[in-house]
Amino acid sequence: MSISNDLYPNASLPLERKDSGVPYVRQGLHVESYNDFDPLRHVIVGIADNQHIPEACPASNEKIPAGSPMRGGKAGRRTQESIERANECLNGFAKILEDRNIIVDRPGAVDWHERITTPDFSISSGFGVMPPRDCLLTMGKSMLMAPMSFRSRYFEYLAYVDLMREYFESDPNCMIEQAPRPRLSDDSFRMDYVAAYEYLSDAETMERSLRKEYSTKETDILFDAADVMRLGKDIFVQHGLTTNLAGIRWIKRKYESQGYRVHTLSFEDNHPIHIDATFCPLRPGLMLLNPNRPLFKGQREIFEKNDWEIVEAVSPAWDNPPPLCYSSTWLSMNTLILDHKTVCVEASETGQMEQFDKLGFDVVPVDLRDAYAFGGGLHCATADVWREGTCEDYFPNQFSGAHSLEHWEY
Ligand code: ABU
Repeated sequence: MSISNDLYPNASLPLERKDSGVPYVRQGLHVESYNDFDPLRHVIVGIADNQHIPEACPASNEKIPAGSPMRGGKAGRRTQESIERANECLNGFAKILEDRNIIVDRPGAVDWHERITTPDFSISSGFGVMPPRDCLLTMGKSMLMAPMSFRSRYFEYLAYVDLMREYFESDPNCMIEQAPRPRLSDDSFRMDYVAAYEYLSDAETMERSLRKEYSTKETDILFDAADVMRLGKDIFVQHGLTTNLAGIRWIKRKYESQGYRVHTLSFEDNHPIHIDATFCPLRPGLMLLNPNRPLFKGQREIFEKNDWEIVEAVSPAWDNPPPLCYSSTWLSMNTLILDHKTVCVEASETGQMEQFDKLGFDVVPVDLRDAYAFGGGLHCATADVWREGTCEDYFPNQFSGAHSLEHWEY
């Protein structure tokens, strides 16, 4: 498929390949990451090029408020002005990282304008490729493309296929992988729930969420990579709108056989989507918790029994997210940590910057708010390729039943 460069000025160029089609090796390239705080050496930063607002689908309906124009009223390409401004922010962020000698890659071009049709569903367009964190899970030396639940994001992994192929060729120990592809047919969702959802009050959606009842059923294996928090040997996964129990079971079977320990986490949140604006590791021994989304009873235990401190994030600077944004104001705590002492924070989030300063971090302000609507904050807009460091055991004090999946079975 040939794609106009005018629509994708920030996408990475097609790979240079040998006659056989094998990509040339990028010397020194290394894939490895076990957490979100060791020194960052190589990262992917998303792009806003040609991003679309797709029509709503069963999974996205649950996240987007009933009255929002993003339910379909505004379906179509985002305005050129907003795309250019978002790219200005994302490119500025990439430059800040490169100036610190961090290697930055950008996703490749995929035609998001095309209608997506599979044997199981059809939707007006793709989404875009601003938040690589949702799609890519770097676990040690493996990079895995996640089975996401929004129909518009079904083919998003294609934007990373060339990069992954190059990583595979350049680092002889790197593995590139894909989770089982979901079907996302109407059978994958509680369609009655999706219809009823329009009329539920906040209290009712909270009640459902506390019962761990979402629009996704257990038909497909579903998870977004941004629901997975990596802390060395321990992996914590949030069950919510974008990750079902089958997804958690799959993560558990895959990674526990490699020596990791997988735990579930749940928060009092009526729209639990992505853990990275809810509970964020800052450095070994220190977590940042969203005060509006407390941990379920008993879930602090593993942190407390291993001497981790949990601090509550300060309130965001803004009362509302920007227009046409899928995320909440809590993107204030969605930061990119560069090493144990340095953190990138959105530049308008002065309170959050002050809190990090008091916690002993050097704060790097990054102008990104005008890119929020395209898929999130600084953590969402990135995916780790390489962080220095090894797979540490930060939770040597394990105990039986700590966050076991069975607790939520129904
Ligand atoms: N992708 C992170 C979004 C989380 C939130 O809306 O709070």
